[in-house]
Amino acid sequence: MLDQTSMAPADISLEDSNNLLASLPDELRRHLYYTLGIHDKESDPTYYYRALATAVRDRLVPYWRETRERFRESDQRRVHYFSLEFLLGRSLNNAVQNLDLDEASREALHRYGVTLEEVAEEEPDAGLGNGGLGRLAACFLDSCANLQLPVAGYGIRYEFGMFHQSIEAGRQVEAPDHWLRDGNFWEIERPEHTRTIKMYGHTERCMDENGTPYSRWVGTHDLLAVPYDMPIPGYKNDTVNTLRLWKAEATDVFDLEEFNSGNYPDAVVQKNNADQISMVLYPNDASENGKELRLKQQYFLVSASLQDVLAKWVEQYGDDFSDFGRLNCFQLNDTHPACAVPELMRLLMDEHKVDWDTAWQITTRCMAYTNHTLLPEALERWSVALFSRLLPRLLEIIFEINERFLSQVAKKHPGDTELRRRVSLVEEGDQPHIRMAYLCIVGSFSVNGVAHLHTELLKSGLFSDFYHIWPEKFNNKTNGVTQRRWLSHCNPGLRDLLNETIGTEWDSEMEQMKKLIPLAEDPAFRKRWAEVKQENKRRLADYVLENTGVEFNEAAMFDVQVKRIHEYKRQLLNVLHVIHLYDRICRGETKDMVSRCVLIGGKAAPGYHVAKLIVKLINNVASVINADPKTKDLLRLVFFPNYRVSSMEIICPGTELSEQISTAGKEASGTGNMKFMMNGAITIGTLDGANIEIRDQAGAENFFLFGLDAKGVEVAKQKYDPNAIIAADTDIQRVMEMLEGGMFNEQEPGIFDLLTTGLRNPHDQWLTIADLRSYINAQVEASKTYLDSEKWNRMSILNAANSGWFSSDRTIQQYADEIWGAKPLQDS
Ligand code: B1N
Repeated sequence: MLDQTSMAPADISLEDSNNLLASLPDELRRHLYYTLGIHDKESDPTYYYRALATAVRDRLVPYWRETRERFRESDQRRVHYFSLEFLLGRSLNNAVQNLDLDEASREALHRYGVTLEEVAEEEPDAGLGNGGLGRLAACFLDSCANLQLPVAGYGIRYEFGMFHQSIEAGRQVEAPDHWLRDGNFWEIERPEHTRTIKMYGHTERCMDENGTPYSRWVGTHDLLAVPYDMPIPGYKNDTVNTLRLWKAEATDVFDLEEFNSGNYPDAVVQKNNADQISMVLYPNDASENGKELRLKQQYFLVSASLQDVLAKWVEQYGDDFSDFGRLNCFQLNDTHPACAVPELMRLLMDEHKVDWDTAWQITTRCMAYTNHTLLPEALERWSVALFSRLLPRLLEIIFEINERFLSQVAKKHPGDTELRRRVSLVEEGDQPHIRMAYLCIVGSFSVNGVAHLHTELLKSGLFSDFYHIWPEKFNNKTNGVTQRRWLSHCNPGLRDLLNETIGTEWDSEMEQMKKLIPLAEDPAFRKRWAEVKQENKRRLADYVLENTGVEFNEAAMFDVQVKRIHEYKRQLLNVLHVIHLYDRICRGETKDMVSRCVLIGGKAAPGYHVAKLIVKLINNVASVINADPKTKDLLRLVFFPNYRVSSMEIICPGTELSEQISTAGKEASGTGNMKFMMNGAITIGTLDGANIEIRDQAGAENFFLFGLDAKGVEVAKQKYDPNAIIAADTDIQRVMEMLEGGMFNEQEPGIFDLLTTGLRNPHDQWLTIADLRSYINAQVEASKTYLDSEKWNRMSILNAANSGWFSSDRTIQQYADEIWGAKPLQDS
């Protein structure tokens, strides 16, 4: 029996909670002693990390609960951001910054003779994403919490995140990333919200009591989805949003038949199969994989998340779904969660007895789709055969959506069978496939691209038929990044300078950066600006030395390209330029040459042979150049291993020249380009993705432009003759001779033939040779400018000053206003 004085734990008010928690130093001591059992005077910094993380998380908990209550009580639209990837990186510094605990943390750690920086280093990156798409999701969650928007992230709690990359004999070697090995001090498991997920089995047609036919999905293999919640703290605003990550587990039900017949191992196999679903992140960036396990992951995420949202709805509103579409919105991060469309239909119809028309009205009122790529190899298609085996009920629903859609099209365009074939959700052929992007477009009220050019290309190319059918669905939302991680946290020198000169509001109102514009004309300010950069270069040089053994000359220009390794991103173009510089050094043509330290980093998908060969080439060229005494103080090249979120936090503040050199029309947006810009790097780039907007914002005179534009690329492809270009340009010819003559692979003849024949191939899609001369010229321009340091610093300041547009706060405000119709929920 409970007596009068007993309290549910949830009865702790914000005020009580502040009284329950001791000061941060005392809480740190308590967690060291009681939670971790550390009684020694000196212990490993990892224990300080764990104790501090736990103490900081405790401080988030009451606000977290309060935010949840506020959401529950409000009748505002709630947004659910569905993504197979959330590339969070580290959480400690972010939480310390957002809760304003910097000073208190430092003081608490001081007693033990450790610094916050040392302790923060102990945290493994949460690498639950490949690159831009996953990191965008993480920046978006940060901005949603900053803007106090009722947005929850939904993803998968992968046991293994993005693989660890090391370099052996110049080649990429992958190792598993067991980021959870020492525990995750941020998450809270919520077993009471476990959901059951169905797979396989078959459907049966049945009749209800009114004689209406309906389908039943039976004979399924079930598994469990167990949620783990990660707090997403807002910036000094008492808001803590949630990222709910699902872990797959077997139902406790053993296969009794197997079990009873004495086949215990087979009964346990089922358990192992279930665990696999959340075991590992697929490491393919911008390319489709097509594996059954990947489709299982996708369905697992959306089914668990939709059931979660529906269960909360029913708890609050019962079985009345008339307002569900008005009060809920699902943002689909690319087509990876596309099953959300048929799954919401299934849950509404099969589990909640809603009729087709109502369910469709609800679904199309709350689904919104973001496209992140035009690359044909990344467009997801799942074979009908696989779908019918794994998700038979969903396939039935998809077929019906398609039938209804195609008859609507036929009504509007009678006789146009070609149009119907083109827009069908089913691609016919020997092996019919479901086109997941089309499913998203038909099932959503909003379709957006991620930069102006990208959205225009979607409308005029890939999705033009759909644009003609529903022009009102299409809109652009240019990507952004959070200045709180990508400036304030990662560049404390610049943060302090900004706070001193333009005030402190830029951290949540990035347009305030414009106040820097007049300061670009002030020589004294330029000097301070340059000093901050110099300090960041020193820090980066130390980091490079530690990780590669190569010494960077701190007086040289730091020229950086970090991103996934992909042919369209053209790391090869960068290498060709470096070889050209080396050739100039070898020929003694060094007059007016600017010293450069070139850093390239990024992971290649393990199955992407050409990308891995590019990694090997970069490493081989680096070995030759760095070992040649002629290059001393003039040129260095390094391949930075295991590039990840936490390395970008050191790389981007120390970068002077940002390489954004993709073939025009291929990079949907890019987001690294924005981080560099905020930190005062100047971009050398093509007119691709968000580079165009970066140049518009910074001013054309503050950007090094080169290369064909998207239209030019299409024209050039018609009659491309790289061999003629090479033959006509002696610089390029010499570069090719050095490469083809085996200068960088003396001991391994022929290994780079695939790359050199690719460059010379008239069908080379990436047009590397077409842009090389223009690129070399733009690099000459960059070097000349660098020699005039006053001019360079002025350009650098103007880049940072005009980077406000690229804050994810701006992007999210636009999603909230123009797609979601979501309003902030202020604390009472
Ligand atoms: O999404 C980023 C953009 O800034 C980049 O330009 C774009 O390349 C990137 C399949 C992808 N597009 N598609 C993917 C990732 C994982 C996967 O399994 C595709 N990533 C992008 C943010 O908008």
